[in-house]
Amino acid sequence: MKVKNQIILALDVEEKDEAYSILDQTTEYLDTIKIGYPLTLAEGPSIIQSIKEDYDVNIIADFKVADIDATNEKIVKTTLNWGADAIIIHGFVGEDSVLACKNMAESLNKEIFLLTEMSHPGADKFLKPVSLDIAQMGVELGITNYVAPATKLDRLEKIRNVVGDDAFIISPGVGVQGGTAKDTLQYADAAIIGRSIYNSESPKETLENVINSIKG
Ligand code: 3DU
Repeated sequence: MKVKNQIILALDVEEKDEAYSILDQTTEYLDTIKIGYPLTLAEGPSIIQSIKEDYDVNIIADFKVADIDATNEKIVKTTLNWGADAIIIHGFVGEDSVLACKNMAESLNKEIFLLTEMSHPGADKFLKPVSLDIAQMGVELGITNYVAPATKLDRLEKIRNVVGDDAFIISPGVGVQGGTAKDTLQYADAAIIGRSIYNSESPKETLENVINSIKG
């Protein structure tokens, strides 16, 4: 996956009108957005299809899929058939669950992102102790796309070392959660940014500032 300006907008608003207003202000600089439960549950999964029809963007569905293989397969199939280009899945559920997602996505010519470690403080207790193993499992399964935290650069670096330079890492936690795009992009291929863009007075200007901060 290629990401324009190395920024992915996390569009966690809960109304279509607001989502479209933010997209109108930002898609000059963006070609990849992440949609999760907030917008999809509020507006229904057809929001994925609508955005695909109305904007020239790739959509990563952040559904953090974490079930048994048979159920994961159905979730991935339905999400990708609504028009999402990729879907984020949890790694802690293990090889069979992850492989079911990978196989389904590949059969539809789409992609998965494997979530290794999360950006919030609470993730240190249960996820941090196993995140490098999750990344290693991903490598062994031939997964090339990963999610790793922008708020914990030491962890992001370690995960990069496990998955290798050819892997594609997207990284949430920039802005409100404390990470910076420039630091994150030392190790990640794209930074995921939500609230600090869509809650700002001018999403366009904020995004321009972030892009300039990466170059500067
Ligand atoms: O904190 P922000 O508003 O910039 O949004 C970050 C987005 O990334 C949000 O959609 C959240 O659900 C997602 N995310 C994390 O923040 C941390 C993770 O480890 C994984 C996903």
